[in-house]
Amino acid sequence: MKNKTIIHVDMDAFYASVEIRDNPNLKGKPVIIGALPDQRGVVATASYEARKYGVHSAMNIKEAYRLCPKGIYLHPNMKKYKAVSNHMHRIWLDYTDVAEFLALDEAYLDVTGSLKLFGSAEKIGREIKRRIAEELNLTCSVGIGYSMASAKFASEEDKPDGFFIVRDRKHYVSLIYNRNVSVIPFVGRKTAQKLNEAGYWKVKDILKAPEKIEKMFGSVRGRAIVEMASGIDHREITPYYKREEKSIGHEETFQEDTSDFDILANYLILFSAKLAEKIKAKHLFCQTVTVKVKYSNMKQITRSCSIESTASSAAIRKTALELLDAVPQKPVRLIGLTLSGFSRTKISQVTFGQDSSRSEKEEELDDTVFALKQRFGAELLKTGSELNASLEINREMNRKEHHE
Ligand code: TTP
Ligand code: MG
Repeated sequence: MKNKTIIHVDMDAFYASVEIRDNPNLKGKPVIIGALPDQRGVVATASYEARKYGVHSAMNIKEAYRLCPKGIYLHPNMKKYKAVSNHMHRIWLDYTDVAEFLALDEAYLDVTGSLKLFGSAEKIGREIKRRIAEELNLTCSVGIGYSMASAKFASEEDKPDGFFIVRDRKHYVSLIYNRNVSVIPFVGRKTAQKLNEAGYWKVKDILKAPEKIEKMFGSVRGRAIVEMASGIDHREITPYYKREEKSIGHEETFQEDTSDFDILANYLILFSAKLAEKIKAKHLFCQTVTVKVKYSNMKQITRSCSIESTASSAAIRKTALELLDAVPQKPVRLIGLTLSGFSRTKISQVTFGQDSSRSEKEEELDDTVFALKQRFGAELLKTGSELNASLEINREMNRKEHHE
């Protein structure tokens, strides 16, 4: 096994902690996020105070209320948690690119290649905790290990606000030796039940009879369980940028077909802004822009163009509009824009256009999109006439401003 150093970070009672942070009256109280007690729903998470009553994730809200009637019940605010999660991602990415993000509040960081730069995994772990406390006013638990399994075990070991290091494989096995078999990754509820029924309750029971386990679960799965119980974990972290979708797009079908290519251009302007925002949130840059047009006779064409990697809405918009210029002008029923060819860093090339200096017209377009968003929120406009009307309003507003 190659020597690796992995950090697993997991936020403490994530949704609940964000709500408590933003409303100090909730501090020290049992807070349950999911639904209100008289509504249908399940518990997403509960503060550690609420957990004392036995409330936990995935529990029916009625059951939670029975256990903890004094609890404060709140709906989740996913938009807010996503924004906080994005900030966490940015912090984590300062220490390695080999980062795998799970759910909103969890990450595996392979810091093997970062140790020289930062000194040690312990320093990185402490720094991450400090920054999450200072920049976000939240706590997390950090686990350090030589594998994904040992790092995850370590982050759970000292929760909440934890910090725990598994030194090596020997240390890990000594820690899990007397634990229930369910501590092993790959051993879910059903597998644990099957193991228990056959008399294997603890990790040490598995280690004492590896052949029997392989027989019970077959050579591939059985061996994987035995290896995990022995602290052998070959899994590699899949960096976030390799797990990303291959493309991100948006399209609209019109209620009525349109031959007005100015309207289509306006849609592409809005799509460019929307998609640029999306890829920025994922810390990605795109290299390919594709415009799709479906005509009223259902015939569809796509036009693609490769560009210097970018996350700028101006660059995406410029390419999209050039592509639109090149398609035959006939009545259209659908317009779409797709970004692909993602990378995690901006691959800069020396260019000899004025690509990097934004033209006045581009600035003006940015203002238009901004004004549209101010007026309509991030929502896209459903019809061409609505869009045109809003562009007109915007022009009018600009004119007034100039006169004032
Ligand atoms: P977890 O990290 O599993 O839980 P947690 O952060 O609330 O608590 P801790 O890690 O301290 O034990 O999940 C992260 C968030 O994901 C959690 O705050 C809410 C959400 N979630 C659900 O919506 N449903 C679920 O069943 C689980 C487990 C989590
Ligand atoms: Mg968590």
